[in-house]
Amino acid sequence: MFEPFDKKIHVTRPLLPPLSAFNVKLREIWSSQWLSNNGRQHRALEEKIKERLKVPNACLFNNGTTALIAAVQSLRLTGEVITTPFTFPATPHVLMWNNIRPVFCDINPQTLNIDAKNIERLITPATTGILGVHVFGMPCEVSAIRKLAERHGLKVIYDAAHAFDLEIDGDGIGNYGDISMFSFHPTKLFHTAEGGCLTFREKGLKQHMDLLKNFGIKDEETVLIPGINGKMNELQAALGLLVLDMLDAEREKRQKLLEVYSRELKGIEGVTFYEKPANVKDSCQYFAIRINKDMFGKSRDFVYDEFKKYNVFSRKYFYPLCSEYACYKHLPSSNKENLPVAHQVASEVLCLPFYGGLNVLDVKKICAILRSFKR
Ligand code: T4K
Repeated sequence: MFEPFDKKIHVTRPLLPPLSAFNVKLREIWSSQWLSNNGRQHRALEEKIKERLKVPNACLFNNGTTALIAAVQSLRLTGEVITTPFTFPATPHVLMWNNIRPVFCDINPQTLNIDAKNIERLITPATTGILGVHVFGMPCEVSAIRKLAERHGLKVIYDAAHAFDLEIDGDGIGNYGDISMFSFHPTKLFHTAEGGCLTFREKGLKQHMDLLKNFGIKDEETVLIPGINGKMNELQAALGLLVLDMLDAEREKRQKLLEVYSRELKGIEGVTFYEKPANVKDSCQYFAIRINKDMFGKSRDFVYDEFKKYNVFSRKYFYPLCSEYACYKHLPSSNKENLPVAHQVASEVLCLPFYGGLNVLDVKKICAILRSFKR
């Protein structure tokens, strides 16, 4: 049998620059005495994020959730918005914070994202938009969703919290839909401790977003709109600038671990995982598997619990589904019969440890432990 790991193996660990490098940044900030409100670090990071994500416009925020609330506000969505139940609570919550009713749509069993072919039947006269999520960095069916939205005059927002660096045919994922939101939480490939950003093609939106995240203040005597405080501060932005420089090396390590996971897990009956299509650049953010109880012989929950005995802390993202939360269970679209794929997937998915701080032997051992559960 296997010895447990001698320390906790988490699902992820944040990328941290050397403390000495952050100290240099802190000295810069201290001498400027400028800590927030569109400072130098903030402006520099915003430019670099635009380049990295290959988008024409970006607006930094203090976290992904505030950014998404502002995105929904800025498009003046009302009534109902169609979204996925297989996501983090922030996704439907931002709709509620805008007085919008989430309408849950079943997901595609391959991508685990909102299933484009199920959206149309949920559209009512009250529908104003679609809020898709590129879950685990797997892109939504962006062309089908765009066509559908155009046909029905709907806005499209993408929650790209998991999709930093994701590209389709070399095009940044943040170019799809009307607005996309990226999370810069420490559990993400790129992070600013807490943070997020919105990206969009329409240039005119930038000024509006900058107002929205700063109380709607235009100048000392003019407040134009009821904005919020969504500003990223200078410490967050400085950390982001350093993390950005480390990304390519981190991605290389994760790519290698991804290959090991793929190699080691292939052929285990009842264990499947998602392989990105050839035209997609991976976001390298999560490594999710599905465990089919009948074929594997043990349930996902068994594996999750047993892993802990070996100090492996996998995560059941996203169980339970948002449609099962007390605050959403009463919605007609939350009816289990309407969401068969989402329910099946939520009972089978497990996110395995995946970050550059792991080595090949760690990943091989995690796979071997998983294999041993089958007996
Ligand atoms: N939309 C989607 C689809 C999202 O997944 C998220 C966030 C959002 C919107 C909202 O974006 P933000 O407003 O957060 O920017 C974590 C994150 O808190 C959350 O940001 C993320 N999704 C979600 C998928 O994961 P938890 O409850 O799993 O976090 P926690 O504290 O259990 O951390 C998970 C593991 O990460 C820990 O076991 C160890 C490691 N960790 C975590 C933190 C915070 C560290 O090593 N260091 C750390 O500082 O939600």
